[in-house]
Amino acid sequence: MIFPENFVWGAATASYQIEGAVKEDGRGQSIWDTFSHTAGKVAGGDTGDVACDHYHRYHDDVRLMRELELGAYRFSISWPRVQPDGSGPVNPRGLAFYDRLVDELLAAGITPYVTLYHWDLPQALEDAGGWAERDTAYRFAEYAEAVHAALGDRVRDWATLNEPWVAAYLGYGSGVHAPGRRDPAAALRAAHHLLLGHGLAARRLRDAGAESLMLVVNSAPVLTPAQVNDPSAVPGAADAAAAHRVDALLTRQFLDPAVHGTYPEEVLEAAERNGGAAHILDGDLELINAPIDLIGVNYYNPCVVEAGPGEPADAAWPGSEDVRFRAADAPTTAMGWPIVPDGLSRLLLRLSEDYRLPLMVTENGAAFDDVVEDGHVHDDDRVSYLEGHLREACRAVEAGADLRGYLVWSLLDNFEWAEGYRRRFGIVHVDYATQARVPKDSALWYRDVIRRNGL
Ligand code: PNW
Repeated sequence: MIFPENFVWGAATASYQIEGAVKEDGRGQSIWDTFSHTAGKVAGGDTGDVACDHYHRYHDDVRLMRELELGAYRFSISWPRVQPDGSGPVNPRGLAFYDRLVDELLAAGITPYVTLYHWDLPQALEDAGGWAERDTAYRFAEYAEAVHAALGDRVRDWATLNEPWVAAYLGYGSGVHAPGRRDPAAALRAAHHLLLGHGLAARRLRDAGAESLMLVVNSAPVLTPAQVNDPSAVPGAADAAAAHRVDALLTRQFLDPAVHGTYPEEVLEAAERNGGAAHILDGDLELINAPIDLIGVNYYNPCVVEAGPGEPADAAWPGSEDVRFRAADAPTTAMGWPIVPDGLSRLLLRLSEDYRLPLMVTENGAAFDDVVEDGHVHDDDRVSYLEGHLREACRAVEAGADLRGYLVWSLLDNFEWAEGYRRRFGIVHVDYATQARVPKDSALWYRDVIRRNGL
């Protein structure tokens, strides 16, 4: 199974999950600092204070990437390093870190993919209402422009937001992520303002000469239980309707406005049931519908639902009344997430058909309970997860999807949000006591995949 010529191979990380150095060089506080330092929010009381200490070890980490022969590295910028309070003049010492990182990557022959927002909102902006307030979208566009002004001479590939569904619904709906609010109306407003921020930032970046722009979404096929193991299974009408509605909330809510300039009806109805749609102003959809070059797709597992008459909406899914969320009948990772590799091919083909844009898998990977033995990590389970998903990515390409690249999540074991350090997604093991990095078997396997440009 060989991928197209010039297929991009790489790995991804995010600022708060790896950098540490939270008080250095004038960095301000983010909502994840506040959240992780609030008792009971993160497993084990873990915080990102030190994380992988990547802020100090980036030089060695880039060397490691080169040894693994990565062609691309997707990382995110910490907004509070650049603007400690989320607005106003930039902090040159914070930006200088990314300047050094980009130079190291380019010197190593690795293409930088910059994500502007991977969830670490400056706390000062949250204190003013966060993403539930419209003003945050304008602040984001200014910040995006400032980062582009500093790095745009060397970085050509830009992503505005990472997974606005997670930022809005886990942050403001279920409260499992920072800022930990539980308010369905705020979650819906946050989703809209994130999209508005995306559109405003994409326009500013384009005007400033950015070559390639993408929006990164977490997406998945929404399946009924029978469809998980049998793609040709035909669900009953009520189950199909439940799946269709959840698909509107997960995928169409974000990609329809960004790519087509429209909202699915289900989202407007959900807003009507949760505080109204007055936050969606005339002209917003035109602003959100800024041209993008690529859709970034983060895929981990399908979403499985069936009709559940009388069920209240799930806190993470405002608008999901009368739906029952189900566990898939499939083996799981250490996160408890089902392993369904062909969900990826189904997803890529569907997105290609509905949105007609080039795609990139910007995250895919798995947490397992790795053990270090004599300096090695024999993570056969991760190798087989990645192999299964790459096979499906290749099948999607053969069936016509315009897939440009694949980035594994993640380069390093890191701070897995509400799960803390106990969940390890890296292809490189991190011993947090010593900060020693050990490439797992999956990293060496992945290097061979990159060399062969396929399986
Ligand atoms: C993504 N969910 O997060 C993120 O982009 C990464 O930062 C993260 O480490 C990775 O996936 C693994 O979790 C998600 O509960 C977190 O649906 C939670 C969910 C989805 C994605």
